[in-house]
Amino acid sequence: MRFRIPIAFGGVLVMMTMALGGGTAASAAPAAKTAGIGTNAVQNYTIFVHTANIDGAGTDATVRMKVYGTLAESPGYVNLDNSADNFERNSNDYFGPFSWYDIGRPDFIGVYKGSNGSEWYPEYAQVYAHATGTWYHCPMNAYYGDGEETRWFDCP
Ligand SMILES: [Ca+2]
Ligand SMILES: [Ca+2]
Repeated sequence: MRFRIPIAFGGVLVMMTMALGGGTAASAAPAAKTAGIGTNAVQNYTIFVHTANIDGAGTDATVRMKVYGTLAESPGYVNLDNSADNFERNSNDYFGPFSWYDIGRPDFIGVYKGSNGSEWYPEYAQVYAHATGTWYHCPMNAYYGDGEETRWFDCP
């Protein structure tokens, strides 16, 4: 019985919140934030990767990235490739633009490197949100070995 009061009180708060939300309550979909579906407009994002200027930093391996935002995630791991020889020593590679549902502010990234290439030393990545004209910086300074590996980096 000791728990009845706080539970009942919590229920009242929930009902009050719903009542205050009124007609807009139905359109609020916090579940979509973790599902990666998103409820906002499609926006364009460009991904930039700088490979470090040190011996052996470059690779020809497959590289994929997932961007985890404050509102949603990019739809899976996006293959980072274009007509250039990407991820060479001291190279600046741009990929996209990719059209995703609004992910909000990029929070962190997951970066996959395949085993189909040598080791790789990326220095940092950046995500450009076309809608706001904002670059988000994600320091990496990570050493990937010859094997398949996924690492995660904050975009503070
Ligand atoms: Ca390469
Ligand atoms: Ca390429």
